[in-house]
Amino acid sequence: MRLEEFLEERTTADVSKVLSAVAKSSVRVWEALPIERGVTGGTNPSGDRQAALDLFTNGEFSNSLIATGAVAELASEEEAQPLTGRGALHVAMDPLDGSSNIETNNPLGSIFGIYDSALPCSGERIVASAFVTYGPMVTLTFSTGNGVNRFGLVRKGSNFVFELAAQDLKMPDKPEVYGFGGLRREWIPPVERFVTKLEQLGSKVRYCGTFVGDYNQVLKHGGIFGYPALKGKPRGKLRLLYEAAPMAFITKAAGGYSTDGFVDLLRVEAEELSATTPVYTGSYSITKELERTVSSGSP
Ligand code: AFP
Repeated sequence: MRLEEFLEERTTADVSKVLSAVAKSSVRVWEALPIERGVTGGTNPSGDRQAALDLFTNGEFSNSLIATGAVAELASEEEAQPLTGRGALHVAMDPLDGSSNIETNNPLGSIFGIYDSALPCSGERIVASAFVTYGPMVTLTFSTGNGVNRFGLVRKGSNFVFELAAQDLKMPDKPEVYGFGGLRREWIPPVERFVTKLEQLGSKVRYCGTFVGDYNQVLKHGGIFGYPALKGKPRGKLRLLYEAAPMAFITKAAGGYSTDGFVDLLRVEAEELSATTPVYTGSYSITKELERTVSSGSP
């Protein structure tokens, strides 16, 4: 089944326009991967150095999403101020997730949270979210709250189209794999203890340094991804609106759970557009157990 057909049957007209625009632009991003190389002299609002591909992806997705006419506000990890449009939806995006993987030729991604409220707000206002993985295949994974679906880019004659690759994806509850970011010696002690226990129980480490790449491992095999609270950085590294909440929405639709260590990640209010949060997302039982460990208060 083609993406356009699926969206027409299963989503609202506005969400369908946004997801179609994401899909079309992701093909242009994929085509630009070998061309847009190198770094710029600039930094984004979080102080990260911007690669040429960061700017390209930001421009490409911004133009196509605003052109849908379905977007009222478009906030990007690469911009200090949101763009405005004449639609009703509020979109927060990380146009290029994992830019440090450009030079190492590891997977890259793009993440989109589609909200029905002005930003910043909590993930409870997400109506749909999506992420693209640029790996051995280009895939678009999304949820409108009712199941998680994946489409893969395939060649048909001289055209590329997205075709259904997997429907109603579920995260297995047995934790086969885990991936935690940051330096282990900087993790808060309950996270360190929890990961040691996971290893003793036989979970395998899987970490490539791109959230969507590491998340795909957890979605497929079951387990947990974390970018924890660090000793000197209690709010972690990942952005709540652009990265954490959209992926937590997908986790929930796949039967898993996400937390900031204390509460459901979808309930955390963003105080500013670039607010960060500790992220633990994965199979339901193990992620609940992590939450109990972190919130128990023992050092
Ligand atoms: P970059 O886009 O700067 O490479 O950051 C990627 C990211 O936000 C996320 O995709 C990874 O999970 C995380 O950072 C990796 O960070 P560490 O290199 O500190 O583990």
